[in-house]
Amino acid sequence: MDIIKIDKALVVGLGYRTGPAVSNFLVSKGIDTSVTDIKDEKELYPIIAGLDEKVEIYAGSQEPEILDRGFDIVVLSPGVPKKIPLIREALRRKIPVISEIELAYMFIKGDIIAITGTDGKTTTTSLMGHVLEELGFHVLVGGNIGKPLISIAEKTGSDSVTLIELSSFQLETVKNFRPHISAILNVTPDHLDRYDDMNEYFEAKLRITMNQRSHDFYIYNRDDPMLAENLNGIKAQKLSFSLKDKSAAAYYDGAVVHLKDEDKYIEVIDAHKMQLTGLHNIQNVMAALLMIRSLYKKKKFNADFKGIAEGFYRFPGLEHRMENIGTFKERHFINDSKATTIGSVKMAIESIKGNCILILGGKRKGDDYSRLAESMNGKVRSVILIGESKDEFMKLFNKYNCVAAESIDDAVIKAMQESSEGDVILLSPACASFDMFKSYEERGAAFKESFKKLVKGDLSCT
Ligand code: UMA
Repeated sequence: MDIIKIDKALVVGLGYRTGPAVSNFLVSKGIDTSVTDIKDEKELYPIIAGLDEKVEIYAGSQEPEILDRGFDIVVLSPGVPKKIPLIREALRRKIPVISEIELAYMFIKGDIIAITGTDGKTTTTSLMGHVLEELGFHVLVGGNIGKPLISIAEKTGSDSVTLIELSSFQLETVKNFRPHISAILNVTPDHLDRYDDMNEYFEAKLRITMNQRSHDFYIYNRDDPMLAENLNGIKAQKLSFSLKDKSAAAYYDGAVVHLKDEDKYIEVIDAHKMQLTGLHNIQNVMAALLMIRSLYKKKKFNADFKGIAEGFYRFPGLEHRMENIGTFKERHFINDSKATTIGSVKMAIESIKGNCILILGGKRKGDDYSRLAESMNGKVRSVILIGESKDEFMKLFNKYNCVAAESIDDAVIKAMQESSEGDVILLSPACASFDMFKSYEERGAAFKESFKKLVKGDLSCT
């Protein structure tokens, strides 16, 4: 499909980021562009203000009849499921429905590396961006990480490397998207409010590799049964990483990451020298290392593994991901607002030393949270519940000391009251933020703000 030949486009879902970026992009290409959102104009106001005035807006309802206006293409924002009546009708009328990723892909030049997985994708994408930039590559980063891909697509050139973090939502409607290097870090239950079952979720993730060819690379986690057992039909060269299997292309042993280079293994990364901690991060590091190795292979460059390792050691970690924000009255505050899945909360608890007060809850994502309630270990002293999941979690987590909080300030106060000296106060919610905040970033920022107020004496804990 040649986008330049499109006359009329409909963007479905304005959102905070994707809808405005796609709509303004299409207008800049001279395409008659409309956008529709189920929210009404009042609710969307600040976002609408950022739209090109040529964009037509259909807000407040999303009837399939909008399509009578004759669109040549529908571009879907990630937050909109493709099962809604409008999209079903578009498909029935044979109007192409594509994701923003597919649209952006038509304009990207140079090498493309795409990363998905239930947990760890933002850390891995950022880590790769950091290392590749230090190595002198022209790197652009976008996708689920917070920057719509369309906003960077035209900044790419033949020498650039575009790193794309992809969610299953974004992958659902890709058609020709073909990364030169792809990775699936892990697949555990997530977004089961959107998918009928795990298979449907997994199939969306697997689309990352469906157009790859034999000279492309596919990196996967050998310790993840779903990934290890589903390799048939993948045409790309398959490279695996493992925490235990020494025949994987990268494995971990004796606190060292070993990498298969031609026929022998070399020791590349010393875990003690990294600022990232936890075994889950070792998996992210191994995936990143294999992707970098594949990029060098593709470009036929010789790899300086010492230099590459130095880049890994200098990576400081991410904001809102196990971020140390300070200590107050011997309580250590950690902001892990990015943790929106059960898996990431388990990893957070595993990686802390000592006991913790866990701040949990928000907008549920359809997962079976009893799995978390059953598996949280003895480190969790009390659970402070926030957000719309509060009442349900109060019952689910009843073997712990649960306390309900009305706001993040209130959660911090209650966590202080429940804690003892030496404890960690951990915001690791296992849920999306949209019931109370615009994003996990806003939730993390609110937590950091509450901590500052606590230190200044503006929050009373008595
Ligand atoms: N809407 C409709 N009709 C519907 C359903 C929704 O019109 O039937 C509207 C909603 O009212 C909303 C819009 O569609 O206004 C959807 O917006 P969006 O959720 O796509 O929001 P954006 O601000 O564009 O953010 C999206 C990603 N959000 C989601 O996938 C939910 C961001 O990922 C991503 O960073 C951004 O695009 C840029 O690519 C966030 C996320 O939560 C981080 N991702 C999930 C995750 O990581 O678990 C997948």
